[in-house]
Amino acid sequence: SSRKPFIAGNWKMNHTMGEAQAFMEAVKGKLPDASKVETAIAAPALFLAPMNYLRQGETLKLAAENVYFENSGAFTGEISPVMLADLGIEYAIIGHSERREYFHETNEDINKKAKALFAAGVTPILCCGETLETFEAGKTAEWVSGQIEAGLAGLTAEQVSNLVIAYEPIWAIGTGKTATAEIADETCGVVRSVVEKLYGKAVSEAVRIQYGGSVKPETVEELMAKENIDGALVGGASLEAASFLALLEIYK
Ligand code: G2H
Repeated sequence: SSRKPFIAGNWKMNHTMGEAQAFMEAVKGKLPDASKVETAIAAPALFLAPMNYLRQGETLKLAAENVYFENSGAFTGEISPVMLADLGIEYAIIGHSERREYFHETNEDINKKAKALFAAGVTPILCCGETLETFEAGKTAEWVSGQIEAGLAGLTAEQVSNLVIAYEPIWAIGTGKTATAEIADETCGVVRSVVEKLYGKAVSEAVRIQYGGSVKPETVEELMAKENIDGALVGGASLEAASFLALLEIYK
Protein backbone atom coordinates (compact mmCIF):
# COMPACT_ATOMS: atom_id res chain seq x y z
CA SER A 1 0.00 0.00 0.00
CA SER A 2 1.01 3.66 -0.17
CA ARG A 3 0.77 3.99 3.59
CA LYS A 4 4.09 4.55 5.32
CA PRO A 5 4.78 1.98 8.06
CA PHE A 6 4.72 3.38 11.59
CA ILE A 7 6.56 1.57 14.38
CA ALA A 8 5.86 3.05 17.81
CA GLY A 9 7.17 1.98 21.18
CA ASN A 10 4.92 2.17 24.21
CA TRP A 11 7.03 2.24 27.33
CA LYS A 12 4.01 2.12 29.67
CA MET A 13 5.07 2.83 33.31
CA ASN A 14 8.70 1.84 32.89
CA HIS A 15 12.19 3.41 33.01
CA THR A 16 13.77 6.20 35.01
CA MET A 17 14.76 9.47 33.34
CA GLY A 18 18.35 8.21 33.33
CA GLU A 19 17.31 5.09 31.46
CA ALA A 20 15.23 7.16 29.05
CA GLN A 21 18.26 9.36 28.40
CA ALA A 22 20.50 6.34 27.82
CA PHE A 23 17.94 5.00 25.31
CA MET A 24 17.90 8.30 23.43
CA GLU A 25 21.70 8.37 23.29
CA ALA A 26 21.80 4.76 22.07
CA VAL A 27 19.39 5.31 19.15
CA LYS A 28 21.05 8.55 18.03
CA GLY A 29 22.06 8.34 14.37
CA LYS A 30 20.84 4.73 14.12
CA LEU A 31 17.20 5.11 13.09
CA PRO A 32 16.32 4.04 9.55
CA ASP A 33 15.59 6.63 6.87
CA ALA A 34 12.35 8.43 7.70
CA SER A 35 11.21 8.04 4.09
CA LYS A 36 10.92 4.27 4.72
CA VAL A 37 9.36 4.13 8.17
CA GLU A 38 8.01 6.51 10.77
CA THR A 39 9.20 5.85 14.32
CA ALA A 40 7.97 7.04 17.70
CA ILE A 41 8.26 6.39 21.40
CA ALA A 42 5.32 6.84 23.74
CA ALA A 43 6.85 7.65 27.11
CA PRO A 44 5.63 8.61 30.59
CA ALA A 45 4.54 12.27 30.47
CA LEU A 46 7.28 13.25 32.91
CA PHE A 47 9.98 12.28 30.40
CA LEU A 48 8.51 13.96 27.32
CA ALA A 49 10.05 17.41 27.75
CA PRO A 50 13.63 16.16 28.29
CA MET A 51 13.20 13.54 25.54
CA ASN A 52 12.02 16.28 23.21
CA TYR A 53 15.31 18.04 23.86
CA LEU A 54 17.35 14.83 23.57
CA ARG A 55 15.87 13.89 20.18
CA GLN A 56 17.02 17.06 18.44
CA GLY A 57 18.30 16.24 14.97
CA GLU A 58 16.65 12.81 14.99
CA THR A 59 13.53 11.75 13.09
CA LEU A 60 12.07 10.01 16.16
CA LYS A 61 8.56 11.22 16.99
CA LEU A 62 7.23 11.37 20.54
CA ALA A 63 3.89 10.35 21.98
CA ALA A 64 2.09 10.73 25.27
CA GLU A 65 0.61 7.51 26.66
CA ASN A 66 -2.58 9.28 27.69
CA VAL A 67 -4.07 12.77 27.75
CA TYR A 68 -7.12 14.53 29.19
CA PHE A 69 -9.82 16.02 26.97
CA GLU A 70 -9.86 19.53 28.44
CA ASN A 71 -7.14 22.04 27.63
CA SER A 72 -6.78 23.65 31.06
CA GLY A 73 -8.52 24.02 34.39
CA ALA A 74 -9.06 22.37 37.74
CA PHE A 75 -8.22 18.77 36.77
CA THR A 76 -5.50 17.88 39.26
CA GLY A 77 -3.01 15.40 37.90
CA GLU A 78 -4.00 15.58 34.24
CA ILE A 79 -2.10 16.81 31.21
CA SER A 80 -3.78 18.48 28.25
CA PRO A 81 -3.64 18.33 24.45
CA VAL A 82 -2.36 21.93 24.24
CA MET A 83 0.45 21.14 26.68
CA LEU A 84 1.57 18.33 24.38
CA ALA A 85 1.18 20.49 21.27
CA ASP A 86 3.13 23.31 22.87
CA LEU A 87 6.12 20.99 23.44
CA GLY A 88 5.92 19.66 19.89
CA ILE A 89 4.78 16.16 20.89
CA GLU A 90 3.27 14.64 17.73
CA TYR A 91 1.07 11.82 19.05
CA ALA A 92 -0.95 10.64 22.03
CA ILE A 93 -2.15 7.10 22.65
CA ILE A 94 -5.81 7.05 23.67
CA GLY A 95 -7.94 4.17 24.86
CA HIS A 96 -5.17 1.68 25.52
CA SER A 97 -6.72 -1.47 26.99
CA GLU A 98 -4.84 -0.93 30.25
CA ARG A 99 -6.47 2.50 30.63
CA ARG A 100 -9.87 1.10 29.75
CA GLU A 101 -9.45 -1.69 32.29
CA TYR A 102 -7.63 -0.09 35.25
CA PHE A 103 -8.76 3.52 34.85
CA HIS A 104 -12.28 2.89 33.62
CA GLU A 105 -11.98 4.87 30.39
CA THR A 106 -15.05 4.64 28.23
CA ASN A 107 -15.50 4.93 24.48
CA GLU A 108 -17.11 8.33 25.16
CA ASP A 109 -14.03 9.60 27.05
CA ILE A 110 -11.81 8.32 24.28
CA ASN A 111 -13.91 10.07 21.62
CA LYS A 112 -13.61 13.35 23.56
CA LYS A 113 -9.85 12.85 23.77
CA ALA A 114 -9.64 12.26 20.00
CA LYS A 115 -11.53 15.50 19.29
CA ALA A 116 -9.48 17.52 21.77
CA LEU A 117 -6.20 16.18 20.36
CA PHE A 118 -7.11 17.00 16.76
CA ALA A 119 -8.23 20.48 17.83
CA ALA A 120 -4.81 21.02 19.44
CA GLY A 121 -2.88 19.58 16.48
CA VAL A 122 -1.75 16.32 18.12
CA THR A 123 -2.48 13.04 16.31
CA PRO A 124 -4.31 10.35 18.29
CA ILE A 125 -3.25 6.71 18.27
CA LEU A 126 -6.63 5.19 19.04
CA CYS A 127 -6.47 1.70 20.54
CA CYS A 128 -9.04 -1.03 20.22
CA GLY A 129 -9.07 -4.74 20.94
CA GLU A 130 -11.00 -7.59 22.47
CA THR A 131 -10.61 -9.85 25.50
CA LEU A 132 -9.89 -13.57 25.23
CA GLU A 133 -13.50 -14.27 26.13
CA THR A 134 -14.80 -12.14 23.25
CA PHE A 135 -12.23 -13.66 20.88
CA GLU A 136 -13.22 -17.20 21.81
CA ALA A 137 -16.91 -16.36 21.45
CA GLY A 138 -16.21 -15.26 17.86
CA LYS A 139 -17.34 -11.71 18.60
CA THR A 140 -14.09 -9.88 17.80
CA ALA A 141 -15.36 -8.08 14.69
CA GLU A 142 -18.53 -6.89 16.40
CA TRP A 143 -16.66 -5.69 19.51
CA VAL A 144 -13.87 -3.89 17.68
CA SER A 145 -16.33 -2.29 15.23
CA GLY A 146 -18.28 -0.89 18.18
CA GLN A 147 -15.13 0.58 19.72
CA ILE A 148 -14.12 2.20 16.42
CA GLU A 149 -17.56 3.62 15.64
CA ALA A 150 -17.82 5.12 19.12
CA GLY A 151 -14.24 6.38 19.11
CA LEU A 152 -14.62 8.14 15.76
CA ALA A 153 -18.06 9.68 16.37
CA GLY A 154 -18.16 13.24 15.06
CA LEU A 155 -14.63 13.26 13.62
CA THR A 156 -14.21 14.68 10.12
CA ALA A 157 -12.98 12.71 7.12
CA GLU A 158 -9.79 14.76 7.09
CA GLN A 159 -9.12 13.96 10.74
CA VAL A 160 -9.73 10.24 10.26
CA SER A 161 -7.40 10.23 7.23
CA ASN A 162 -4.63 11.38 9.53
CA LEU A 163 -5.55 9.14 12.45
CA VAL A 164 -3.58 6.13 13.63
CA ILE A 165 -5.53 3.16 14.97
CA ALA A 166 -3.85 0.40 16.97
CA TYR A 167 -5.52 -3.00 17.07
CA GLU A 168 -4.34 -4.83 20.19
CA PRO A 169 -6.02 -8.09 21.13
CA ILE A 170 -5.92 -8.03 24.95
CA TRP A 171 -5.07 -11.72 25.07
CA ALA A 172 -1.83 -11.01 23.21
CA ILE A 173 -0.62 -8.10 25.33
CA GLY A 174 2.50 -8.78 27.35
CA THR A 175 1.64 -12.47 27.34
CA GLY A 176 4.12 -13.54 24.71
CA LYS A 177 1.16 -14.79 22.62
CA THR A 178 1.24 -12.78 19.41
CA ALA A 179 -1.90 -13.10 17.37
CA THR A 180 -0.97 -14.94 14.19
CA ALA A 181 -0.24 -12.55 11.36
CA GLU A 182 -3.41 -13.85 9.66
CA ILE A 183 -5.66 -13.07 12.63
CA ALA A 184 -4.02 -9.68 13.15
CA ASP A 185 -4.45 -8.83 9.46
CA GLU A 186 -8.05 -10.00 9.43
CA THR A 187 -9.07 -7.79 12.35
CA CYS A 188 -7.10 -4.81 11.04
CA GLY A 189 -9.11 -5.38 7.85
CA VAL A 190 -12.33 -5.26 9.87
CA VAL A 191 -11.21 -1.93 11.34
CA ARG A 192 -10.46 -0.61 7.86
CA SER A 193 -13.87 -1.72 6.60
CA VAL A 194 -15.59 0.13 9.47
CA VAL A 195 -13.69 3.28 8.47
CA GLU A 196 -14.74 2.70 4.85
CA LYS A 197 -18.37 2.30 5.83
CA LEU A 198 -18.29 5.54 7.82
CA TYR A 199 -15.98 7.70 5.67
CA GLY A 200 -15.54 6.07 2.28
CA LYS A 201 -12.74 4.32 0.41
CA ALA A 202 -10.19 7.14 0.23
CA VAL A 203 -10.22 7.70 4.00
CA SER A 204 -10.05 3.97 4.72
CA GLU A 205 -7.04 3.69 2.45
CA ALA A 206 -5.30 6.59 4.16
CA VAL A 207 -5.85 5.64 7.81
CA ARG A 208 -2.89 3.80 9.34
CA ILE A 209 -3.63 0.71 11.40
CA GLN A 210 -1.00 -0.72 13.72
CA TYR A 211 -1.00 -4.14 15.31
CA GLY A 212 0.02 -4.42 18.97
CA GLY A 213 0.50 -7.31 21.36
CA SER A 214 3.85 -8.99 22.07
CA VAL A 215 5.43 -7.80 18.82
CA LYS A 216 9.12 -8.79 18.82
CA PRO A 217 12.02 -8.31 16.40
CA GLU A 218 11.46 -11.93 15.32
CA THR A 219 7.77 -11.44 14.48
CA VAL A 220 7.69 -7.91 13.09
CA GLU A 221 8.58 -8.77 9.49
CA GLU A 222 5.74 -11.23 8.94
CA LEU A 223 3.22 -8.88 10.54
CA MET A 224 4.35 -5.85 8.53
CA ALA A 225 4.08 -7.79 5.27
CA LYS A 226 0.31 -8.05 5.71
CA GLU A 227 -2.04 -5.96 3.58
CA ASN A 228 -3.96 -4.29 6.38
CA ILE A 229 -1.17 -3.88 8.94
CA ASP A 230 0.64 -0.57 8.62
CA GLY A 231 2.82 -0.66 11.69
CA ALA A 232 3.17 -1.82 15.24
CA LEU A 233 2.61 -0.54 18.75
CA VAL A 234 5.27 -2.31 20.78
CA GLY A 235 5.51 -2.52 24.56
CA GLY A 236 8.12 -4.85 26.05
CA ALA A 237 10.33 -5.01 22.96
CA SER A 238 10.63 -1.20 22.77
CA LEU A 239 12.17 -0.69 26.21
CA GLU A 240 15.78 -1.41 25.30
CA ALA A 241 17.40 0.56 22.49
CA ALA A 242 18.96 -2.56 20.95
CA SER A 243 15.59 -4.26 20.74
CA PHE A 244 13.84 -1.14 19.39
CA LEU A 245 16.51 -0.85 16.69
CA ALA A 246 16.17 -4.57 15.94
CA LEU A 247 12.45 -4.01 15.27
CA LEU A 248 13.47 -1.47 12.64
CA GLU A 249 16.13 -3.61 11.01
CA ILE A 250 13.76 -4.56 8.15
CA TYR A 251 13.68 -0.91 7.05
CA LYS A 252 17.48 -0.47 6.89
C1 G2H B 1 0.37 -3.94 23.89
C2 G2H B 1 1.80 -3.64 23.63
C3 G2H B 1 2.07 -2.16 23.56
P1 G2H B 1 3.43 -5.58 24.47
O1 G2H B 1 -0.12 -3.25 25.04
O2 G2H B 1 0.97 -1.29 23.42
O3 G2H B 1 2.61 -4.18 24.67
O4 G2H B 1 4.18 -5.44 23.18
O5 G2H B 1 4.36 -5.63 25.67
O6 G2H B 1 2.44 -6.68 24.43
